[in-house]
Order: sequence, then structure tokens, then C-alpha cells
Amino acid sequence: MSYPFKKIEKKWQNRWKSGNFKIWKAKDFIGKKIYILDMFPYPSGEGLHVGHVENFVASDILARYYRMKCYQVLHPMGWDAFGLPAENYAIKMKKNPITFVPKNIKRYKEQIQRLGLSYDWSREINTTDPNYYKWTQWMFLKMYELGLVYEKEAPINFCPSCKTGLANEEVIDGKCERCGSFTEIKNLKQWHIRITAYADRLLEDLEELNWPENIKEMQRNWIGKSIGYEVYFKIKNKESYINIFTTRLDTIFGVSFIALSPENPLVKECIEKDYYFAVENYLNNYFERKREKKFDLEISGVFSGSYVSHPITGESIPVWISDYVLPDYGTGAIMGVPAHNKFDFMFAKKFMLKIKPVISKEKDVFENNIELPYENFGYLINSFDFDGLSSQEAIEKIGEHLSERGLAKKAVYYKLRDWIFSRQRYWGEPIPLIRCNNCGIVPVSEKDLPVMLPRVKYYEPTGTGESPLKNIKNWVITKCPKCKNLAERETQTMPQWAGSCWYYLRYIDPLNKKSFADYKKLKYWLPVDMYIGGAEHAVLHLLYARFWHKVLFDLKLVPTKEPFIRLINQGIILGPDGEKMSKSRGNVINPDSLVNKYGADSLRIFEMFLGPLSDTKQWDNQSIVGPYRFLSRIFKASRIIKKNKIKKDEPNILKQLNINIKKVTNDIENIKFNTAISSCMEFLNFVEKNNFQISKKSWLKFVKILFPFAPHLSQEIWSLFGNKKLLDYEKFPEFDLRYIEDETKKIIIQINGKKKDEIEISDKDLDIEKIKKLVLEREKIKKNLVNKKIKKIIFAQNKIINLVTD
Ligand code: ANZ
Ligand code: ZN
Repeated sequence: MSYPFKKIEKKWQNRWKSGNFKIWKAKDFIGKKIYILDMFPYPSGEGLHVGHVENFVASDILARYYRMKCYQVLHPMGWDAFGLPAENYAIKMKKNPITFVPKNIKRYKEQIQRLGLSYDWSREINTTDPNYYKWTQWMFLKMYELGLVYEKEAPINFCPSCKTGLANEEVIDGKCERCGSFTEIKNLKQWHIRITAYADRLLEDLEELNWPENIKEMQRNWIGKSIGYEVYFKIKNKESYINIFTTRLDTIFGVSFIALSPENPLVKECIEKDYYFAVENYLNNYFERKREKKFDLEISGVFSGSYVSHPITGESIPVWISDYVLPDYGTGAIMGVPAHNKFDFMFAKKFMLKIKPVISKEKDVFENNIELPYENFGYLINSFDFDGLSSQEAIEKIGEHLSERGLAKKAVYYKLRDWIFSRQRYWGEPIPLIRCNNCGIVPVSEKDLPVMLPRVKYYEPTGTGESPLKNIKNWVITKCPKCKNLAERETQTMPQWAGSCWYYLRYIDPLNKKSFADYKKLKYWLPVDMYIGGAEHAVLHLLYARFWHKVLFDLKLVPTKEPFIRLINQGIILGPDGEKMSKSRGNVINPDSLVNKYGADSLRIFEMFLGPLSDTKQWDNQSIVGPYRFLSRIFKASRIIKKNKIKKDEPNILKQLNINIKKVTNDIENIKFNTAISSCMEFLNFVEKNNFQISKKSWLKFVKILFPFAPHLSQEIWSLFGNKKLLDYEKFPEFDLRYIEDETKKIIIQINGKKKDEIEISDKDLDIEKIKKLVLEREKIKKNLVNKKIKKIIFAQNKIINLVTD
């Protein structure tokens, strides 16, 4: 069985193209809108991956569906085209990315068009286009004006033999990807953006987002807000104090040592004479390991010779120096409580320090016989006046006690760090700042934007770890915008994240010359209603973009607090061998060959039919035959039905048709494309069993609901039946409840998770309140509930109702 998909797909693709894709052009300000966005791809030399296809087909189904539901649909595509691979390839081939990036884009675009994806190409953008990156630079300068940009030394990876700075991706197991030498850490002045100033808002506003819970949790952990206390421990025989950060002030009576990070400036002050050599030895060793990125698995440390006094008991506590205390978190110093923290416990075991339990699991149990370390909250023991308090109460009380005496204060710390914004790279947006000997750092004037990336022949690494742009003297030397003397341009470039922080805004008004986008248009289109892409962007891209958007919101340049209201992650597709697809494993599936063999519509349906969109799925080379046969059967059925003279359909046909429409409508709106497709398959089986006895009108309704999934074939059948117009703006069929009223569902009734009864409920009653009423009226259930009180009713998956009692 076969159908002429090649001819059909070519015909309609040409038709869409010859109309300049106007059919998919989103119009501003007309009616209700929906913004359906894909994470835009990086146009590598390899072309589209089946994972892209999964993402783009899913969003295309939504875009086509909502168009048929009379929405203005904004569904754009563009290119995230700056980045390291292009630059490395350029260095190798001695070719400028400016010439080959457009070639890759062309290939991507052709592949996308061969899949029948309905993008509004009039809004295409490219992050490497000067008309685009002008605004990336402009926004950077806005942040600079706000004081959100500052320069500070920060470590970069450096290969001593290639004499070049490396990106994290180029360091494999601590070695340079190119030559295999061990890389080092080199400190270089770099631009930072103060994303930490937005930490609280980035955290709080997560609550309003309809995103997968795991992604929100990753963002929460990345931001890592901890509320606790700083406590000051006085160094014995000295004037200074050691300031530690703890979230567990309730354990303060169990402190048996203080530990400083080797990088804490107080280390110097704490070293006592007799300990000098041991400490110096330890520090040298630590810094050497750090430079070479070799980390010991075992905790190490050294005693400084100093003691502090306990702020409540006055007891002497030894001060240690240890690498398990992070230099850039909290105050870089901790109080060690071995009985209640596993790292402190390991440290105490190794150096034979005291382990004193001060928290018990149960109230009024003063003898602790639980296994140590016990890290949970509990009740205080061995803690003098505070004995018996719960951990939470004790944190409050001890906090007050110490704060009143000036020995502690409430403190909040975040794991989030400021964003290192410069790269020592050629292929990125130039940072629009100028270094002048008279005036210091001077921003480029707005009228001189964009600062164009120079077109050059050679941009080999400089050997110092700095940007290759540094070598391009006639570009570097410029005039200071302030004093007009000779000055130098900043030669570091922006990270690839910069362009992807705001691209969804430019789609809204891509040709605007006066601003990055007109505010009224932003107001109409924002926020993005559905953002579809891979879960690998859980933190970096999605956090940077949210931050960038909030800065623009504060400047009153965008109308919403958040950019992406709803996020949907497509699952990873594993190779036929069950492993992640990769070139080196040789298990990458190329969509082109499948399109050639079975057609784009078959591939679209196949990928959606692999399983629920968000699940990890395994590729299976054989199964695409199924969708292909399904479409062939539809084509054949259409030719038969076209000859039908049936005017009025039998009730069972109408019933099945309406059930199908209802199912597909609900499934598309709930992003369950696989079950929508199986419902269509069932309907086709039914039509075949009934010898194709269905009216043209009803059949065409089916063709319409198939359109978002298989647009070429549906459009072909639509025109085969004499329709001249394109299907895109035909109304999506509505279901008629009259025909499906007697459709019922079996619902299982449980009490406290045990099945007690079941009930048939008609579709129109599928409403929790109605079901509750019906369930509670049932005799069996009444009997089971005698003398019991219902605490909660849980209704799961439209299948099970569980009554939870006392
Ligand atoms: C004493 C204590 C006792 C702690 C106890 C924990 C349990 P989060 O929630 O991740 O913020 N800490 C503080 N600064 C640190 C640093 N620079 N490097 C390594 N560890 C550090 O963790 C806060 C806890 O992490 C703090 O509370 C501190 O140990 C440790 F039974 O203080 B705690
Ligand atoms: Zn100057």
C-alpha cells in the first residue's frame, strides 16, 4: 500500500512558498492571540536532528490547531548563530563564519520547510545579524547604566601549551580538547552582570509559572537561597572575630571546631608560630591542586594553632583550615558540628575531634541513642537553658540571645553567582565599551551602535588567553566618545547566551529601526504562551532570559514580569540502541532519509506517536511504517468516499466522529498528541469496517482534525474534494454532545486506596461535584462509610475516585 507523498508534499510546499508563506503571517492587534515559541536552534554544519523535529512538529501542531480556532498565532523561527563551534571550525578551515553560517542556515531552513512547518518567515531573526545584535549591545549598555555591569578578575581555563583560553566545553577531564595537556586556571579581568541583584525575584516569580515542576526545582536549587545566621567567634588573645554562616544555630552547643576556607583572609591572622610550616605546606598544596583542577576526594585540613571562644559558654574551640569550606559561599568559614553534619562528622573522625550530640529525635529524650550524624531537626539536648526546645524554636531564641549581645545577626545567602559575561572569543557580539587613558571605561554612544564585529582573515588565539580581536589593531584603536583622544575598544565578546536572552521579543517587531520592539506590539503579544524546547536549558538559558526580561521590565520597556508563562519540555529521543544519539556512537538518525522514504507527514506522525511528548523515548527504525500505512489508508479511503452519494450519516458514524473530535480537541489542548493520533486511527478502522459508508461532509471533518498532524495529505484531500482555499483558516470542527451523550466511563471507587465499588458515568457528568454526589449515594459506599468521616476526596486521571477517611 502506498500513496504519492512525494508529489503531494512538493505540491503544497511549493504553494505555501510561492505565496511567500503569507498564510502564516501573524497580524498584530487583531482578536485573541497566542504566542507559540520554539527554542531556536544553533545552525551547526550537521543539519536538523530528530530531536529538533520532535520539538518543531509539536509546536507546529499547536500553531495549526490554534489558527483553526481563530487565534492570531505568532509562531516564528530564527537562528542562534554565534558560538564556539563556528569559531573553531573557522580557525581550522581558515574560513570566516560570516560566510559559512548563512550556508548552514539555508540548509536548516530547507529541512524545516520540507517538514511542512508553518512558521511566519517574515519574522525570521539571526543573532549574528548586525541589525539584531545592535539591540543586544544596546540592552547591555542599559544594564551598564543601571550599574548592573562591573569588571572583576575571574578564573578562565587556560591551556599552557596552546596558549589560549578555553571554554568549559573545551576542557575534557581537566585536559585541553585539542592537545591533551592539563589545563590551568588563569585569572583575567572579565565583565560580570549582577544577576544576584534579582535572585529573590527570580525565585518568587517562579510560583506564577506553569512550568514542569522539576525545572522550577532546578532553578530554585541553582539560586539556592539559605536563611540563617552569621555568628561572630572571638579569636582568643586577639582583637578579631571569625564570622561564620550557619543555617543550624540550634546546634551551636555542639560546635567542636571552626574551619576556615584556605582562601579566607583571616587565615593569616590565625596562624600561630609553631604551626607556620604545616599551614604553609597545606596552603601551597591546596593552591596547586586548585590551579591544576585536581581535587582530592577525601577531606583534608590543618590546625592553625588558634582558638576562639564559644559565644555562649566561653569554651575554647580550635580553629582549623580546610578545603571543604568553600571560599565563595557564606562567609568562607563554618562552625563544625560533627554530631549533626556529615562533612563535619568525617572531619572530626579524621582529626579526632569531639563529637557531641545536641539534637535528639524525640522530645524529652535526653539520652541520644540514634546513629550519628543525625542531620534532621529535633529537640535540643546538652544545651543548657535551651534544652527541650524544638530546633525551630531554638534557632529563634538563640538568635535573639546572640543578636542582643552583638554576637550574631540574621543573614541570607544565595548559591547564585554573578554572571561572567565576557568571552575571549572572536565569534560573538563585541562588548560596546571603550577603554580611554583619560576617561576610564566609556560606553559607545547609542548612535554608533552596532559595534560591528570586524571581518578578518586571521583570528588565531593570542597566546595570552585574551580575545583574538586584540590582534586586529585597526579595529581596536578608536576614538574616545568623551575626550576624542585615541582609545581602545573592549576586545572580549559576549557569551552565546546573550543573543538568546531576548530573541522572543524581536520576533514581535523584527524590522523596527527605532527600538528593539514597539511597546504596543509587545503588549499585544507577550507573554509567550507556550515555550517548547529541551530540558537541558533548565537553568542557564531560562534563568538568564528571565533575568534579562526583568531588567527590561524595570526599565518599563516590556509589559510583563515574566517572559514565558508556560514551558513544555520535549523528551529526549534515544537511538535504536537505547543510547543517547551521538555522532561518535554512530546511532544518529537523519530525518532527511526518512522524509525521502516515507514523507514528512509520516515522520511527523511517527515522532508524535512514539509516546507522550515529555517522555524519554527510544527510536525504532521499523515503526515508521505504521504511520505511513495509516496515511496511505486515509488516502485510499478518500478516493472511495469521494464517490459516495450519502447525504445523511448513520447515528453510529456521527457518534464515532464526534467522540473522535472531542478526544482530539482535548488531547491537543493538553499536549497529548500520541493519544490524539491513536483516536484518529480508531476512527479510520471504524470507517473501514463500515465499508466507507460516510458522507463527504463528515469525512472532511475528520480530514480537518488530521490537518495539524499531517498537513500535506489533509490539504491534498481537501482540494481533491473540490475545495479551492487552503485549510489553514478553516474552522476546527466542534463536537456535538448530542451524538455522544451515552458515552460512558467506568470509574473505580476506592476507600483509603482499596477498591470497594465501581460506577458507570456518562461523559457529560464527568465533573467532580456530580461524581461525588453519585458516589456517595451508592449503597455499598454508604455501608462502608458508617461511622467514618471523609477527610479528602481524590479524583485521579478521570478513572479512580479515592475517599480518604479518618
Ligand atoms: C553549622 C551546622 C550544623 C550546619 C549542622 C549544618 C548542619 P545551605 O543550606 O546549603 O546554605 N556552610 C556554610 N558556609 C559554608 C561554606 N563556605 N562551605 C561549606 N559549607 C558551608 O548550607 C548551610 C550550611 O552549610 C551551614 O550551616 C554550614 O554548616 C555550611 F548540624 O552550620 B551549618
Ligand atoms: Zn577619553
